[in-house]
Amino acid sequence: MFRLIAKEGRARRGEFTTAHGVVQTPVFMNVGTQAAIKGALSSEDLERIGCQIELSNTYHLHLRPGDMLIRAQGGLHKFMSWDRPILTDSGGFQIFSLAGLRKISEEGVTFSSHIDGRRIFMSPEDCMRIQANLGSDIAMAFDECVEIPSPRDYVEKSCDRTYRWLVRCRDEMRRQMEQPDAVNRGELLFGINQGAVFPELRIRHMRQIAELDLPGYAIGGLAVGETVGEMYDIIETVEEHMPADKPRYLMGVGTPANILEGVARGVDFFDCVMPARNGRHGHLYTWSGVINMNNEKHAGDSRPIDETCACPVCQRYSRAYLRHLFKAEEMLALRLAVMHNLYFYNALMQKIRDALDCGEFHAFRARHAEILS
Ligand code: PRF
Ligand code: ZN
Repeated sequence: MFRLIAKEGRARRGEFTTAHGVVQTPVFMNVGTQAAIKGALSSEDLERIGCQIELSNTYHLHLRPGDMLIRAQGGLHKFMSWDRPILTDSGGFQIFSLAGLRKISEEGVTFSSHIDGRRIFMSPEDCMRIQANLGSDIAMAFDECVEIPSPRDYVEKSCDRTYRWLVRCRDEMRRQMEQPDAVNRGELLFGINQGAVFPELRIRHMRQIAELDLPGYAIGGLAVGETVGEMYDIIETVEEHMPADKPRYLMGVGTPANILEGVARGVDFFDCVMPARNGRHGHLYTWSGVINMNNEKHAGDSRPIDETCACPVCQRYSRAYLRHLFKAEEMLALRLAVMHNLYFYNALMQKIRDALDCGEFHAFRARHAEILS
């Protein structure tokens, strides 16, 4: 399923095969939490800007419109008319960040819906059944993303429980994949490493989950309040214990600089809401640094956002026009800004892959570290 094509230091160039096609790695996954990219981008827009794989969320889609409805529509790919790969996050993070009043037990988590306050229970088995109903290509394990800082003894107990949940996820996913009417019989389960910023807990948990021989592994519980230095240190610590022949996914990270540093430390998959969120606020990425469309200086600027960018927005529209759209609070401002930013992220990954293909990743990283931070 995962084929390593090239290595440069710890950085890896690979290819991951799913039921909906091959993903070239390192890759950035475009985030469509509720089966839509914020900023009004459609599935055809995503194809146009070079998105290889979209990420969606178990928690959100279970609450609305409901995974049974999506199953009845033929699964998430048909529902949103997207036939490239989809990864669904388990909700293990959203339940801890969005839902109110949660109660964790060995059995699972009870929480309040952020939509209507309704009490909902989700077990690892429920989470796998929901993701099987969605028919995603990659399903994420049900985990607890512990806050940083958290007491060491709490993190240790939580890691042990997340491990027992993972075994239950694996068993339920097997059962789901044996169903003749499964929406996607090729759904693959990724395990998630936790352990906050405690190196020994991270290593112990990573070793345990690696033994389950899953199709891929994620590093979770980072970018939740630790320093960037701590985050890089944890990635380095965990990476040594991750199976070399499986893809690695760093959840919810990050800035272009974080991605370069993640790739340099052996990470293959990334996702982040930042390019879409920044775009909606008028913060646009360029190959010479971030520009802010709210800044007066762009008002009469007839140049595109980035003269070297091949995106549909830069091919056609000026900074002056975009700034006007932001000032006038036109919806089109958000759409064009998000389109450019997501194109930029996908283009960044393409440049990283090209650099790895010719053994020039470290030179590329050195050249861009400053501008992209
Ligand atoms: N767990 C899950 N999803 C996540 C995270 C996690 O720890 C993070 C942490 N940055 C983002 N998304 N299931
Ligand atoms: Zn552009």
